[in-house]
Amino acid sequence: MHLSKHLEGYDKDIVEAVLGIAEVSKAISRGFITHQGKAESDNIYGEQQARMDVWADGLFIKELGESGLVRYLASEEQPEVMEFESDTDLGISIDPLDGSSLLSVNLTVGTIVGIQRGGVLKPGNEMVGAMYVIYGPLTVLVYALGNGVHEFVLNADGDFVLRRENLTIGSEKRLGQGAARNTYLLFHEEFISMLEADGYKIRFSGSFVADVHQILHKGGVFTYPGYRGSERGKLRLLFECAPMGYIVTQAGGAVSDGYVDLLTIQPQSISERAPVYIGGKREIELIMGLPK
Ligand code: AFP
Repeated sequence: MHLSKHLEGYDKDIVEAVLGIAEVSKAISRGFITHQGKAESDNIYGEQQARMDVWADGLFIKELGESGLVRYLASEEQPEVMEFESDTDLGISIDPLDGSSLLSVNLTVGTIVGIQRGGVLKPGNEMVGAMYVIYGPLTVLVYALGNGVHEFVLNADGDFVLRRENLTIGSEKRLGQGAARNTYLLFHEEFISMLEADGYKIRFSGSFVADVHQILHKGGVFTYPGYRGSERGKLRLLFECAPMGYIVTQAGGAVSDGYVDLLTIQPQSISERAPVYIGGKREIELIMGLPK
């Protein structure tokens, strides 16, 4: 079944936005060969951008914003929320190319999208949907719009076709852990020790979207914790943690900053960071229950 058919029944403006994002992702999947290398610029976090970052960001701004598919657009590559003329009140937060520092070694990267109404600076549990695309051996699109988590694959004809419907999080013991061990906070160190003692196997590529995709299918937990030097972690609440957390939660998992359900956190700015624990309910309950 094609993506457009599968989206029947959702609000028209949301369907158009999801299909618009899917179209851009097809262009991105073709563009890796022609847009290799580094850009001259840094993003708002002072990180050097890849040419792909800048190009992909421009494509999304054009396709979603300038064409009027959404009213508000916050991009990880832009300093402010952009507002466009549009008939809808849809707001999109987007990480155009998560994991782009891995492009130089040809590892999997992806696009992460959160969908809101009436603005973007809202807690994750007010999202109307979220989706991501990973560009790996295959280009795969996963979406959740409040009615299950569904996966599509880009086929040889250039269409996204259904691969798996109603995904539920796996039950294997896998552990993705970011940050350096010598900076771990005590409760986090205890959490990792408990999982290791329980036989969890390490899985961490450095591309959040790909790492969470693996945990979603196989099971376990991904964490990029708060650490000494950055107690609120590294990953961005609005662009990375909340959309992926929404999807994993819809698949029967959970997400936390170690203290509360991450989807209840009200972002104060679009560039806010959050520690993140994302995966099976059992693992998320474990970290939330540890004394801090
Ligand atoms: P890039 O998009 O700059 O590659 O950052 C990716 C990321 O935000 C996330 O996808 C990774 O989990 C995390 O950074 C890895 O960061 P470190 O390499 O600093 O551990």
